[in-house]
Amino acid sequence: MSGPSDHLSIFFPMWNEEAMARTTVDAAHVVCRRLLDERELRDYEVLLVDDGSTDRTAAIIDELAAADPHVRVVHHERNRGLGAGIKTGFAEARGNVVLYTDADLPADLAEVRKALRLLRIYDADVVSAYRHDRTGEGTKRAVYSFAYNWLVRLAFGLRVRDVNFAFKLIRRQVLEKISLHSEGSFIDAELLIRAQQAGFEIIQFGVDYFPRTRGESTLASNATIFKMLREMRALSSDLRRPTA
Ligand SMILES: Nc1nc2c(ncn2[C@@H]2O[C@H](COP(=O)(O)OP(=O)(O)OP(=O)(O)O)[C@@H](O)[C@H]2O)c(=O)[nH]1
Ligand SMILES: [Mg+2]
Repeated sequence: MSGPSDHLSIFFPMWNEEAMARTTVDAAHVVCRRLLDERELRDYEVLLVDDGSTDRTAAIIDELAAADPHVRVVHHERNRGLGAGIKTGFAEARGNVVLYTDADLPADLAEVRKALRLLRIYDADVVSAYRHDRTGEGTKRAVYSFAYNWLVRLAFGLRVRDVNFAFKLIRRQVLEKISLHSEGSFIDAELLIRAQQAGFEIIQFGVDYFPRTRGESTLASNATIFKMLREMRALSSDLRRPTA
């Protein structure tokens, strides 16, 4: 069960997020403090993984961590990619439940309340959010997402509506049981595929989606997409191998 005994880690991968970092961390504090007051949580941490940012992100988040013991920061010396950042975040998170979401807040963080409730009521291990309406990301990207979700479904039998949408609440047991290899954006699919294969229960719920309003979009390039597909191919025989 989860509930008032839960310690929540909210984890944000960050690369060059100087425009968003403060707003994002403030938003996490507001939501978590309310959940503490309502005795929905026992404790929380905001975990920031700076993946070798070249702007002021590192200095800003170090300052935020110095000002509040709930904030923890880990730096990569050089930029290694989204998957590498996420693996570091999962390894560092101290909570028994971990929310992974993007630093540009693609969904209202208040949705974590519902995700925690669903995890508890339905005795799930992963709550994966999908976008009610993803047209905000533009037609080309919406088509790519649709195709990618189908590809992952056909290749690995994963029935998840919005694989790459970064709002996932995960029990610590899942992260302890599976090991992840992707260094790039295939990480979301790999996480869900391995969790499903290990017998964990994944449930989904819809959220309103808010496209980035500040800072640069860095993961929509063709290079990122090709890298993701290369990782998918490289890991596919391992991921198709039936687990005991
Ligand atoms: N670890 C790591 N994280 C990254 C990297 N590039 C982006 N991110 C983070 O990944 C998250 C998503 O990045 P976005 O640029 O918002 O990508 P996106 O959501 O596809 O693009 P938008 O539509 O512009 O929001 C954010 O938290 C970024 O800071 C990277 O190279 N390494
Ligand atoms: Mg984004």
